[in-house]
Amino acid sequence: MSTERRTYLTTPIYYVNDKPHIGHAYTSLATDVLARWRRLAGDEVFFLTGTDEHGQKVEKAAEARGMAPQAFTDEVSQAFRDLAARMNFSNDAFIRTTEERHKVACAALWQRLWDKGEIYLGHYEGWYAVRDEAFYGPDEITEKDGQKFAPTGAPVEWVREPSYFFRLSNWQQKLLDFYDANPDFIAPATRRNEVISFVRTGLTDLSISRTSFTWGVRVPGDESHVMYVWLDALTNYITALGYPDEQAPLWRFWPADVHFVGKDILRFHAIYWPAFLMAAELPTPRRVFAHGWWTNEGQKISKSVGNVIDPLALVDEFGLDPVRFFLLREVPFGNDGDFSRRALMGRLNSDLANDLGNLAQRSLSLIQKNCEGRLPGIEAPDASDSEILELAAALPAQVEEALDRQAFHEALERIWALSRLGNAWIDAQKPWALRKTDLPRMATVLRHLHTALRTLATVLQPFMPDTMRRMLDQLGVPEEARALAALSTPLADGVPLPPPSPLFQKIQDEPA
Ligand code: ME8
Repeated sequence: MSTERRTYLTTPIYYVNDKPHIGHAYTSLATDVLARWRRLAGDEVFFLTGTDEHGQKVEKAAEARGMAPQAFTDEVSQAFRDLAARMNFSNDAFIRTTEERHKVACAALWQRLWDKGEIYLGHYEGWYAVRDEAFYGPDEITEKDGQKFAPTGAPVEWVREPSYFFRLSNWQQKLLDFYDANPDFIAPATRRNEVISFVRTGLTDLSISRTSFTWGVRVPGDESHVMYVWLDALTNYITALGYPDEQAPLWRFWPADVHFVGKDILRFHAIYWPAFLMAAELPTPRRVFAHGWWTNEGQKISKSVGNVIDPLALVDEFGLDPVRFFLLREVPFGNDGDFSRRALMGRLNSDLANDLGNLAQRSLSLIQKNCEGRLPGIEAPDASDSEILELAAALPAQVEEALDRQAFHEALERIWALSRLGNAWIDAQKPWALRKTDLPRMATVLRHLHTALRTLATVLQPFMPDTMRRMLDQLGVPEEARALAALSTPLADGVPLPPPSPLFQKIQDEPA
């Protein structure tokens, strides 16, 4: 198991044009689980999230609410902070792009690119989608009922204005070399291939300033321009670490280990961002992981359809940890997935209540009843015990291996293999029958079940922090013995265990 690593993990900073939805909760949840895992493994972790508050999209949303942009962003940004608190995200910081320190960082990065001759003044003429805050080439545009659309389905408008450009075309080959030298930079692999083919088709210089509105960071030395919102937004990842002060205490976390993003914004993170950084001669992030998109009961999630999923409503209905578990268990991270209430209830009842919950309740009740509520010692070991003990001992490394690839669903599958084995083992060993025939063996079986449960609860802490705290309390594991490394030190025989109570509630099936 790794020790003393330094880990920097980020979520996208979310647009404050609207309130948070399930997609936002999902990206941040994945980041949170990896952050918590790395802390459990002894890493020094910095986990950043925040809000993206400039640009035309936010300006228009403020206008529609009849509010000044700053007041509007103050309000919506708070909703994202509240979401993080309510979802129990363990972010170390929350950045807003309207903060002064961020404007300073953007100006410094711009100046550095300017000084290196990477920026020039020109004229932009082409398609722009406000919804995506992105420029599109003529060959990417389709037309329907007289309206033109980007490949994402966002309506585009023709823009013609003076603009500064970043010499992205100069970076095409250097980017391809960079992907080649860093095969893990873009994950999953299918996404990596998409990005590489896109870059191979050729990169044109990127417009990085706008003059037709003012809600943005001013370009240094030319007040008539505001920076393109994506240059501004991407810079947040270094602002938060103190850039441009490379002596700042947090700067030691750069480069980022994983930027978690949705597949919709991979291009910005996997092409523009490393190009900006290489051009500025700053270290590039180690990985960008693009996860898939959720649909709702088979339908694309959209405000106009009215099927947006409110993560807080789900949490109110099903409980926080079950929702956290479901989102990462149901769909392989990286794939698109469909949200359905039936699937959610199925998982909660089978995986959580029947499987893990029952194993804990059965084992701990038997210890409570038959061992005077004290942790039994190993009195009668048997060669047949090795399977469950070996699986428990191997589990942390297996979970770590999966999480290092951001394969959250695989980590959970591994964990449930031990939970299922535990249930099969208790059925086969029948400690309730041994109570009458062989007390030393009963004690041994219960002790091994306790070892399996302690392992399960320890590795599950990042996924379901509150419930696993309760489970570790019930298992008599002291606070200071809950890290991964502590698993190699057995608890003392005879430790008192509090009376167990169910960890998960079963959910009644809804009428069809
Ligand atoms: O793009 N399923 O912000 P944003 C899963 N400000 N995830 C989804 C989703 C869905 N249906 N819908 C959205 C931005 N997401 C920029 C980012 S970063 C420097 C700037 C998630 O508010 C997904 O992570 O539009 C996506 O990348 C993010 O929300 C976009 O959030």
